[in-house]
Amino acid sequence: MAYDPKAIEPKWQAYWDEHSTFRAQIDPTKPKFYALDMFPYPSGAGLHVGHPMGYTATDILCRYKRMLGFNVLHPMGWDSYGLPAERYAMRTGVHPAITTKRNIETFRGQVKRLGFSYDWSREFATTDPAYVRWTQWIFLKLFERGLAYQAEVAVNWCPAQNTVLANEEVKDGKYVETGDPVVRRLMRQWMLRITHYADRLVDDLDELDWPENVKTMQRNWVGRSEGAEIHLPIAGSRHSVTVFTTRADTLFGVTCCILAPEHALLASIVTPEARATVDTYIERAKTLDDTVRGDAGRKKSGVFTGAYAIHPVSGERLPVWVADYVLAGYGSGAVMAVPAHDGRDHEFARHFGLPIVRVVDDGLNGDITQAAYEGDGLMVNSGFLNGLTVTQAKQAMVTWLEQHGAGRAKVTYRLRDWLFSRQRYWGEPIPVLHLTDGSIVPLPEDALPLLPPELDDYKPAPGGEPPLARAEDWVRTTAPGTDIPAMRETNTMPQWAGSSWYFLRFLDPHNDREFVSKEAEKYWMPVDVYVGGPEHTVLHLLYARFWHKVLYDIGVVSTKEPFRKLFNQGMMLAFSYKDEAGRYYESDQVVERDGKHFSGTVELSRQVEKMSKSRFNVVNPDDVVQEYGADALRLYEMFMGPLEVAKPWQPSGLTGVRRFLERAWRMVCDDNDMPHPLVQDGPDVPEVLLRLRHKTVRTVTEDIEGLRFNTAIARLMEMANVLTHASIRPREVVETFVKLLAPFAPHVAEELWGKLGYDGTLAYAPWPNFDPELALDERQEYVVQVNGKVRHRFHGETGLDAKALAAAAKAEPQVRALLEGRKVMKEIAIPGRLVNFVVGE
Ligand code: ANZ
Repeated sequence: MAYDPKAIEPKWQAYWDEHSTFRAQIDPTKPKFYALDMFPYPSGAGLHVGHPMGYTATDILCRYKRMLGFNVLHPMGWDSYGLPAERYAMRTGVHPAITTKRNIETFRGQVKRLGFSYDWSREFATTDPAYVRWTQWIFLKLFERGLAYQAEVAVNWCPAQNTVLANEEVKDGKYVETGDPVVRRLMRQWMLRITHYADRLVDDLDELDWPENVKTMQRNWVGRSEGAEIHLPIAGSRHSVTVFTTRADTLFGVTCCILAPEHALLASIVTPEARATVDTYIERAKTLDDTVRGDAGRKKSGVFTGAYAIHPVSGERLPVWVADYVLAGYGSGAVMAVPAHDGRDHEFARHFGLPIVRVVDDGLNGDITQAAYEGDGLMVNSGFLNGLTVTQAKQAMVTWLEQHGAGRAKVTYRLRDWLFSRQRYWGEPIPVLHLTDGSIVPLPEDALPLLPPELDDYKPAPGGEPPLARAEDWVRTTAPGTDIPAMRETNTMPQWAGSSWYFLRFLDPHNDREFVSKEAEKYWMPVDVYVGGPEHTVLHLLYARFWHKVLYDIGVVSTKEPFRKLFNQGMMLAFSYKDEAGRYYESDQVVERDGKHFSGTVELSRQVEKMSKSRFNVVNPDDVVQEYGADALRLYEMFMGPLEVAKPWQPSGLTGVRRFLERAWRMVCDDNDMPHPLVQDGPDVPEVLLRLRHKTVRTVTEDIEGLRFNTAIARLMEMANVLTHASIRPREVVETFVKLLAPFAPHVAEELWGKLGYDGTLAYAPWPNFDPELALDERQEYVVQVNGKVRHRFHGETGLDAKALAAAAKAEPQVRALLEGRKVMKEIAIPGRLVNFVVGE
């Protein structure tokens, strides 16, 4: 008899289920804690060991918070619409509704075997009709407010997937999910006006406790750019071209004006002599996408249009060119080229022999024909701007332009409206009707949900005609309450729709009158901590924030932002083995000899890569649970290293944590699984054990709060070691250990709690307190100097860093007296030794 996870884990999982241990209910007398996992899409491959990394982290937080007295909401569900589910269905030839249901069953079983403290009564899938209804309801709200509209736009068309994609889904001309090439094509599409929210999507980031890199990526995606627009009349015509610039200060350095090949003005200003070359150039530009055109390293090309623009201040004639590095979709699609101070313009001017005029002094007399100077300095060659700084000159120039009707301050954004329709089967149908006169009527709310029709052939069509168009009986209908013929919209929503608001539905998942009750929303929102993979730094988080802000404006949610704290777990990597030809091998056929790896006689190279089926390195959590137990898996994933870094899966680590759990078991139980005789009641806890107890409580508590689970586990291991070797195991100390262990390895902790004589679950047992005095590490003597002279000595905790050491010194009454009335100019703290205060009189 010994520690046996196979027996105790199912037992406790059943107990929690039967007793609804983790059911969350609104309780205004308690502080709430809402912890959210990024819910998975139930792919056919099943869960892999990367998923539980984030889930375990939130579960530790939730279990800890419950023991602290928080009312915890921890839900789980399934993101089941979208391309991945559909692609899987297409591969297997089974209808997506069936495969999705099956995959959800698999996922749920796998997740449940890991013992997470979810409130399963709140589970739903985004494909559930009751959920679809409200996703479509949100669309109607967007439509009502003019935030959803149809437009003929140049879209990202993916020929391999036969669908359009959002800008966010395309990188370097490829669909990020599959790597299939993406081309530009004009199509009539549904768009969401996310651009209306551009400023708020940037500004409201300031109040969030999110990783700085994620905030930066969101800011860059929105790409707010503050500058000016300037109008330049075209010589000899009634037209003028408007350019957008962030450097109005450099207007005197403009030596030409450049339009994007798509610019509408070209048709009216190109001279007859230049027409043929310009047209050829435009045709060629059409084959290139923006990422290629915008690439700074690409050789500049362009042609002269024959037209001239008039400089708004000097009246000089500036040649107008067309060049593909100027993008149609940004600013006004036209630039004033300042070769002296913009790298791309510099290259362009050098290539075509255009003048380069310095207007900002670099203070070094650098050769401006060699390289652009993009830095600060004083204005030169700039008329009324001469002598001003760049910042002053920007302001002065904008004022001049505004006074002369030649331009104004202007903010532009990189963000584009969200392309919201897909030519796919497996998504929420867009709930509107088209009448024969071309008008669009939204479905009434009571006609929702509108589910995709039954279709046998749900494959996308090459022409871009949505598969739903094939369900003719479904498409042909009448306008609500009339017999006016109408056609249903056949585009569907993108896979991002369902995940843009699921965290709100978890609050009140069975409500059939409102998408969430006011009471539930007020009580639970915002999400206190949101944990998920680093791949969601832009798309999902931006879309969810956008929808949330719309819902806020409508008055149905009370917080401006949905996710107060965000944490990205690192990716789970794994070793993979390749031969010279790049073929992958199954890792259990690989043997190691002299530090080299072989399969039979074939020598293989080993690398750390992303887990994927094609690399034969995916680990299924079920296998790990089977061999080591769920508690061991949870502990191992948290012990691998800091949560936020990417780490390779190494089975050897599992043996270590499993041994730790066995040791914990034997600490509490004897060989007959009875309470161990060394576990004794009694008031006299030896000083070392007492200090160890308080110290461990303190550090584990602090580490959980800081999501430093690996160091918390290391402390628990230390505690178990000391206790195991102690001559007695004071009961209170052992119980404390079991409580501290509970968030990490809940099954074994529950079982040991029972062995210690308690009935029922320890899920709500109070988290242990610590006495700060007893929790201090060993102390040491520190010296305090004032202006280099030793003035005081005190005992403080060892290992204080410079900041903490200086603070500890200042907290000493004697030191306070020494510094009284004197100005501290500098504090020099040398960890482990001293603090020196440099003071004036
Ligand atoms: C003149 C100038 C002088 C510029 C100078 C820069 C430096 P961000 O900051 O990214 O917003 N620009 C404007 N519209 C463009 C377009 N459609 N395609 C390509 N480039 C465009 O960039 C703003 C700057 O990018 C603008 O300021 C403009 O060049 C260029 F010393 O105007 B600048």
